[in-house]
Amino acid sequence: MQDSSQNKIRAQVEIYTTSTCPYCVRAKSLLARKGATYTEIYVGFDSEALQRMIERAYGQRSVPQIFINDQHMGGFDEINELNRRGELDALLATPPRQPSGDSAA
Ligand SMILES: N[C@@H](CCC(=O)N[C@@H](CS)C(=O)NCC(=O)O)C(=O)O
Repeated sequence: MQDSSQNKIRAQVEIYTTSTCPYCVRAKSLLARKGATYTEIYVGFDSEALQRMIERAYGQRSVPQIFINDQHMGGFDEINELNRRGELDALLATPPRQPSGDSAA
């Protein structure tokens, strides 16, 4: 039987990571369990990407930093808490922006 929640994944998810980061592994694992696809941006050896992450994350420097539809979520603890509260699925089901001219239900 297919997990119906996986059919609803529509959000654009970005995750800033380093390769030696247990919280990044946990965050990616949670997103994968949810059926989300994500863009991973490694900041370990990329100072420009790191600066961009810090700007987008309002000064936070820890990894991971996670964005759903360009909205800053925080790190693993934050998305894990969203999931515990039952709010993550809805965020992941939200497309990045309203499609123009194609709102067929
Ligand atoms: N509460 C954060 C913890 C993240 C964390 O501690 N990340 C480590 C790497 S796994 C880190 O970036 N440490 C360096 C720092 O905090 O500046 C989360 O859930 O994402």
